[in-house]
Amino acid sequence: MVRPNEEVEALLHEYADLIAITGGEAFKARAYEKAARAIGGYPADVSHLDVAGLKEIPGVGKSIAEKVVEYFRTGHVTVVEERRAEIPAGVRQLITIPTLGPRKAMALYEDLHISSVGELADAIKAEKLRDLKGFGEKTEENILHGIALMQQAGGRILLSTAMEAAEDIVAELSRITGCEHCAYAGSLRRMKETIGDIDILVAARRAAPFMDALTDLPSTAEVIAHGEKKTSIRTVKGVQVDLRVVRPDAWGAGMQYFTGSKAHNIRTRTIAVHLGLKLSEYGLFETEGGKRVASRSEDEVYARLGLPWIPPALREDRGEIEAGLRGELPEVVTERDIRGDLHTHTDLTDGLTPLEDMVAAAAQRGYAYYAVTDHAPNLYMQRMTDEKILAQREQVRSLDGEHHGMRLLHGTELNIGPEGEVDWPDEFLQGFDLCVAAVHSHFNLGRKAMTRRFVRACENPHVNIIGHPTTRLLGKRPGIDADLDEVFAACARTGTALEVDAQPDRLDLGDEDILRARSHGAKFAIDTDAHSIPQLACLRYGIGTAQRGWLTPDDVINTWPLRRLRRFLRKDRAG
Ligand code: DGT
Ligand code: CA
Ligand code: CA
Repeated sequence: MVRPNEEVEALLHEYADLIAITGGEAFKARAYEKAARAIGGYPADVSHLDVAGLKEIPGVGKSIAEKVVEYFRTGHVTVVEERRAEIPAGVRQLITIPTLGPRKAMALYEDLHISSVGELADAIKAEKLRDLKGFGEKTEENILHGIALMQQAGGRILLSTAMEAAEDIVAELSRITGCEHCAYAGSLRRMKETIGDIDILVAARRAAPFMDALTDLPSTAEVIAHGEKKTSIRTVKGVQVDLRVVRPDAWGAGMQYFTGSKAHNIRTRTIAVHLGLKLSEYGLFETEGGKRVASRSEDEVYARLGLPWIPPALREDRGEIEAGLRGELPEVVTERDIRGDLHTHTDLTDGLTPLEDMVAAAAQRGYAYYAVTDHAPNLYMQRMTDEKILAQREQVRSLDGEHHGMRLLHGTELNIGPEGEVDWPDEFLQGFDLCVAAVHSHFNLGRKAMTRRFVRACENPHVNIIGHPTTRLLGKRPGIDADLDEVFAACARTGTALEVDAQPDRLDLGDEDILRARSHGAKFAIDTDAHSIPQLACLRYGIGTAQRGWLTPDDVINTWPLRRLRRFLRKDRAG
C-alpha cells in the first residue's frame, strides 16, 4: 500500500467525521469520505502530485486537492485542526463505537455531557439514554453491544496495521551500523488475525544504538521502558513495540523464543528437557556443563530437537510438534503458489478502479488468470443490470490474454438471499465463468434458517465460491450463527469452495474455521476481494491465515493450473 495515500485517507475520513459531528452538511461529509477512499486506493504516491494532478483522481476537487497539498507541505491542514479543536477527544472516541454514528455521539455530548466510552456505559446502565430524542431501549442495547465488541478487540490491532508499522521499524533499524539481522517476531510473524503488540528482534554486538534509535523514531509517542535487554515504546497510533537485541550467535534461538507462541515454546522446551538440554532465548545448552549445542539459526535449534523447521504460522501447539516429529508437517501454501485472484471488483460497482487498470495490475503480479466479480443486482445500491454486466463481459473478453497471456474469467459476486436464492436465474448464470456468492443482508436469521440458506447456495450448480463465509468484521461484527460443520460438509459434497477473504478486517474464514472445513474435505479460494489496485497486495494476509489453517496448495483452487480450475468450476455439470 502507498503510505502517504493512507495518511491522507485517514485524515479525510477524520475530517468527514468531524464535519458530521459538528452538524455540517451530510453531502460534504460524504464527499470527503468518497475522496478518502479514492486516495487510499490510488496506485501512485499522492505526495508527489500537485493540485492539477490530484484533481485527476475521481472524487477529488480543487478544495480537497488544496488540503492534500497543504498537508504534505506543512504536515497539517488548518481547517481540520480547527474542527478538531471544537470537539473533545472523548466524543471522537465515541464515534469509534460500532453502531454509534456521529450525530448520536454529538447528541450524547450536548444533552448529557457524555465524552467518554466509560461515561456512556454508565449512562446506559442508569437508563438515561432512552428518554433522549432519537434514542430508545433498543438503541441502548445496540450501543452496549457495540461497546462490548470494541472491548473484545481488547486493544488488539489488525494484522495489516501491525505489519505496516513493523516493516517501517525493521527498515529503520536495519540501516544502523552493526545490525546483522533485524526481523519481527511474535504473533505478527505467526500471522495471527489480530496483534497485541509488535515484537522486534535485532542481532548485533551492541544494543544501545538500536534501543536509542527506537525511542527517537518520529513515530514514537511514548517510551514505556528503555533498557539494555528490552525497550518498549508506544507509537503515535497507540501500538506497543517491544525491541530486544541479541548477540549474533544467538539469533536463531532468539527468533525461536520470541516468535512463540507460548504454547509452542512450552512443547519445544519440554522436548529439550527430555534430551538432557535446556532451551532459552540464548540458545540450546547441555543441562550438565552448560555447553551450547545450537543457537545460530532456527533450523539448527529445531534440528537438534529432532524437528524440521516449522513455519511460524503453524506454531500454536495445534499438532505441529507431533506432525514434525513424524516428518509429516504439511507443505503450507505460499504467496508464490497463487496463480490468480478469483474475487475482485471494478468501478462498475463499488470498486475504485476501471477494469483495464485492475487487469494490468493483476498481470504485473504475474498471475496466470484473474477473475472480475462485480456485485450482482440484489445489492441495490450498486445498481447492477443485465446490460451492464453483459457489456463488461465483452470488455473482459477483449482484454483476455492481452497481458503476457494472462487469462481473464468473467464472474460476479452474487447475493445469497434469506432462502439461499441468488440474483439471477440459471440461464443467465450459465454465462459466467465463475460465481462467488456471499451474504450481504439478513445477518440474524436464526441458526437453522441460516444453515439451510448456505446449504442451498452450495447446491446451486452455478455457485463456485462462498465469499467471506461468516461475514464477520474484526472488532466490529461477529460472524453469523450457523451450523458451520453442516455448511462445510455441503461445500465438500457439492464442489463449492470456501473463501479465505484476505481483506484485513475480514480474514474470513479465519484459521480455526479453516481447520474445521478442511477436515470435511472442502476446498478453498484465497482471494483479495480487492476494490482497488493496492488491495491486490492484501493477498499476503489471506496466505498467512490459510497457513494457520494448515492449507496446502492442493487445498486451494487458485493455486491450480487453469484446466484443473475450470473442471472444478463446472461442478457436476456436463460439458
Ligand atoms: P500478542 O502480542 O498478544 O499478539 O501475542 P505474542 O505471541 O506476540 O505474545 P507476546 O508479545 O507476549 O510475546 C512474544 C513471544 O515471546 C511469545 O509468542 C512467546 C515468547 N514469550 C513471551 N513470554 C513468554 C513466557 O513466559 N514463556 C515462554 N515460553 N515464551 C514467552
Ligand atoms: Ca506480541
Ligand atoms: Ca511483546
